[in-house]
Amino acid sequence: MGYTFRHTMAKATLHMLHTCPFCWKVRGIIEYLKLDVDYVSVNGLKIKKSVSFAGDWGKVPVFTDENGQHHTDSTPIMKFIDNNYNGGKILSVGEADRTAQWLDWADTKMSKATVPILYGTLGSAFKTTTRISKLEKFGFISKRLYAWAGFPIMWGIIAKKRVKKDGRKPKQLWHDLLTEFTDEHGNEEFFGGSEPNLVDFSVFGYMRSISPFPQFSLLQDHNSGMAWYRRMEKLVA
Ligand SMILES: N[C@@H](CCC(=O)N[C@@H](CS)C(=O)NCC(=O)O)C(=O)O
Repeated sequence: MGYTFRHTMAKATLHMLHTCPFCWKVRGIIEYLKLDVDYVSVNGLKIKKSVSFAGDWGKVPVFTDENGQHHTDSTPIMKFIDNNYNGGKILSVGEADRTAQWLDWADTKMSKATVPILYGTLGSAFKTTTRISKLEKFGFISKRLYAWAGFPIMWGIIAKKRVKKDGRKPKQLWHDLLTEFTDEHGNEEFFGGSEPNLVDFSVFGYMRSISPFPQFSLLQDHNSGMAWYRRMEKLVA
């Protein structure tokens, strides 16, 4: 008879979807800091149930640290990770007020731009849901249901309204946001200056979430935006 004593300190996990922009914000910072985190893909049609362990937040990403503590909402998770594993160094780059203002800018403006570019026309909505049905974890039936029933819903109900409300073509909206963002860098390489800060990781996450889709090509002719994106990519590689 014997007992095996197991060290119970668990590995940190991130519950996420491959195509969720908020999850990409967190993933960028995890990769940059080279943290050892297990990624857990959830079923996109059962998000609430999959993350019910974290209370009634019901959304991804959910970060669980090695003490079993759950953290929700992407911007607070990014801050927690930086504070807890990196001495708050990324957040301390640059002026606090400017950072807070632009984190907010990303979470309102950038987050609103992803739906129009992915679902703004019936054709692009179809490409998006088909791609998502391949990338994400689904059940046998729900995969097909999502790919075929998801796109008219996303296009007809959600995206059309947003595109109309904004008035700009989805591509133009993205280009305007990238111009506004990179203009703010002045002559520096990043929003944070010579190194990225939390705002860089946030915007990078939103932009990167488009990268698995063919619509990413619409962003690729924005020169300063792409140059910055490639610099960020190098840092997380
Ligand atoms: N403000 C949240 C938004 C998270 C969010 O909306 N995630 C989506 C996936 S992209 C989700 O889980 N939606 C499920 C739901 O709202 O029921 C964040 O930044 O983390």
